[in-house]
Amino acid sequence: MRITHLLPFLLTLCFFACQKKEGCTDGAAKNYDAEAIIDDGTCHYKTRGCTDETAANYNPLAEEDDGSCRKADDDDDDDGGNNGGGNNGGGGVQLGWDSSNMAYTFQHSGTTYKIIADMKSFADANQAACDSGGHLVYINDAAEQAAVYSEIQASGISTTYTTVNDGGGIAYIWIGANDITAEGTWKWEKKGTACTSVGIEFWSGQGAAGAGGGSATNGEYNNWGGASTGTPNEPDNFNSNQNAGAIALDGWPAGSGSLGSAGEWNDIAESNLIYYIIEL
Ligand SMILES: [Ca+2]
Ligand SMILES: [Ca+2]
Ligand SMILES: [Ca+2]
Repeated sequence: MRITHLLPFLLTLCFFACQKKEGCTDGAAKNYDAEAIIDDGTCHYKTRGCTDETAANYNPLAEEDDGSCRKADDDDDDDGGNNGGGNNGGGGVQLGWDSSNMAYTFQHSGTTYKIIADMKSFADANQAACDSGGHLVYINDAAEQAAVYSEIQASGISTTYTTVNDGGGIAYIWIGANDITAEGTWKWEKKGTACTSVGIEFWSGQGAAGAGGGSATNGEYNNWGGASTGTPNEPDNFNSNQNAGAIALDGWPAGSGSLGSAGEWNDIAESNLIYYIIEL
């Protein structure tokens, strides 16, 4: 058979194969594309939670009610009015969301924390944390890491609330880790009146995705991307411009998760505008 006889067949084949548009193919997603044939992993979904402002577990970030609302009166303790969110914690601290300042409060081991749903650079988040009398969270051990990550999930913050391009295209929340004062020397922020107080060094060098050779220092805990596999890939100082640490809300890079898993940490550029966690 001569090639010219095959041309109509090849053109017909290309008509279908070459028209395949990529996009979100899930009809339940925010960004569903009816013309997309190949799913490109970009589907976004509505944040679900309790949308009743008078409920004990009101979530100001929720766009769709999930039927989980509980009356404030259903709580065992008397929380005596709390801007529509949360139960009492130790010392009368109001737990859960406070929509007046977009803060989600939780406690772990007697310490109070706030996840702030306000997009800030690392420097601005650091300043805001200090102004509130605390510091960006210093994660001392696996128990604190587990508490922080489970509360992020409990808060109902969407895992796609933003996209950090230099962090593999997923969402993150600032923690107090940074190597701003010296490349590769990772330290925690600490509480201090000057708002520039730098705490203990916990890590030196880079992970396997960068120059490698990095290791924990001072016996401190770390949970860099890839830590769960035994070989941290982060921090890698990608673009020679990543000096602040953040906790990931999904595996990265988006779609593969080959560098890190949800809950692990990545070094990203300080200029990224993301939520942050204060330890009081
Ligand atoms: Ca801590
Ligand atoms: Ca760095
Ligand atoms: Ca990185």
